[in-house]
Amino acid sequence: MIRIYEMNKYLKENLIENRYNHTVGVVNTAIELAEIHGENKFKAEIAALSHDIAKNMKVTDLKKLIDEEGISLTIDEEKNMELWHAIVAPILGKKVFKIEDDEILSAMRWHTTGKENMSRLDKIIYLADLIEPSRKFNGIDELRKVAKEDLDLAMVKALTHTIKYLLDRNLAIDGNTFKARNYLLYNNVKL
Ligand code: DGI
Ligand code: FE
Ligand code: FE
Repeated sequence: MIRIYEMNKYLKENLIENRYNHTVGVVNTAIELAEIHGENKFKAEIAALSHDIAKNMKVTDLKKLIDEEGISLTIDEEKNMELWHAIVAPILGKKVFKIEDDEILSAMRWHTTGKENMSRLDKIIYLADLIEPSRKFNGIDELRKVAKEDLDLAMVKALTHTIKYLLDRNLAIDGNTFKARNYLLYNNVKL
């Protein structure tokens, strides 16, 4: 893995200012959640720092990388270009940042949609992305509180928020978002 200093340099050069500032917010929030929930803080920091590495790339470049890797997309992934930066994140994570840790690469990959049976690190990055200090939406203060108390309950609330957000805008919803939420409801969550 390259040094954190070098990662920051790459991100400052490749992300627009607001996106870089968002990334710093996600790093701080993810470290705080990792501390509270007994997750590896270093993995949380690297995953958070890298999660939007591909966010400001041109869609044609994102698609090119996806095709070069021979990744087959689901219909939802093919149709919703907003999801591509998360698909490319672990590719660049490996290529540019030389990240080899599968838990970090998974958290980068699933930070936008979530998926069935997420790891603790996956959940921390998904939540930190949504509740970092610069985010604003109705109910965010409650979600910030729950994220510190119960990761699974916070994930259900977060996924519900995302689904409502997409419904309100008449956007298609990726199947993994539903699977992530259903899995929690069928298994561990105490509502
Ligand atoms: O990259 P960020 O903005 O920090 O956050 P993100 O990775 O969660 O991406 C949010 C964007 O992705 C937002 O424009 C909504 C969109 N998005 C997330 N899930 C879905 C989705 N868009 C569609 N069409 N379907 C989804 O399931
Ligand atoms: Fe993102
Ligand atoms: Fe993000």
